Amino acid sequence: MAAGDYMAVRDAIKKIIPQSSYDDGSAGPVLVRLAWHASGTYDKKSGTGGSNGATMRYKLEASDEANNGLEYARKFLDPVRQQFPWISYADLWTLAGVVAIEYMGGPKVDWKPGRVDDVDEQYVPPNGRLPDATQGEDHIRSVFYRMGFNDQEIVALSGAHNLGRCHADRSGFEGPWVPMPTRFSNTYFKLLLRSEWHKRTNSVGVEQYNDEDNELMMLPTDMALVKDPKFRTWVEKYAEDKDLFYRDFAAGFGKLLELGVIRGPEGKALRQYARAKL
Ligand code: ZEM
Repeated sequence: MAAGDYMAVRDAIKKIIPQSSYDDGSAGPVLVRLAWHASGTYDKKSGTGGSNGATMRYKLEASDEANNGLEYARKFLDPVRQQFPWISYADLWTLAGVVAIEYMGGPKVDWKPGRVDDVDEQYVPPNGRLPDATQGEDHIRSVFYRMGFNDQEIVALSGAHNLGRCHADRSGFEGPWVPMPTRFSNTYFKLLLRSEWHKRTNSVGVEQYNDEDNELMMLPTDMALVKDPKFRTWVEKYAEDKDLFYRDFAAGFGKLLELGVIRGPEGKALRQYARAKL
């Protein structure tokens, strides 16, 4: 297979998404989470972290509690990487997120190759840069502003919780946000506004919010999006207007995957992963 044939890589990723003995029969959601966590370590001020370098290959980052369970996503992609050894892990992980979103009925997200893997361990971002689900709006803002996002982008990106579920043995939280967690939609926003959410201590002693039947759940950070008036305005817009949500999500996710990637004048990624040493 010719180096640079990203269409062939996309096809190979699509083939590993159905996983009959995993979660809801799909690797899609955990692939989206891998792309997000690989990118969400970015710090705008120092230029460190982000998707370039695929630094989660290093134990320091892989063992950040926030990344529990992402070994599944990385393993699902192993055969794809074996088939296309010329692609960088940093490109593969971000492209897999894009392909998974589209596969599950979400919007097309712009994606550009060029990320490199040859990064030294000293550039691995420190643990603790990803958001903590037990916290509220101030924490959410400080984490996402650090990456360079605004309130509208924060809410749009949070719409990824239409996908997948929480696992007691990974994060301590349990359950899916929506009834069809492998279908991209704006249901998450509708449920945030319409359902009654009850604070409950789950089977492993962690506080979360559940619906009447204990089937669906919300994290404390999800609830902050309806409590905070500025966030709430966007939750209301996205609950009402699916097309607007798809457009804004595609833009936000595309921006997320570019964090830490430094491109030259023609959009070509430079072989450089961080402006500053930690
Ligand atoms: Zn999530 N997320 N996330 N997220 N996330 C989980 C699962 C998934 C937060 C969070 O703590 C958690 C974004 C924002 C934020 C996905 C995508 C995106 C889980 C459950 C937690 C605890 C993990 C587990 O137990 O397996 C917090 C606090 C966030 C911001 C405040 C953004 C932004 C995302 C992408 C754009 C996805 C797809 C999942 C489901 C993973 C799976 O395995 O099913």
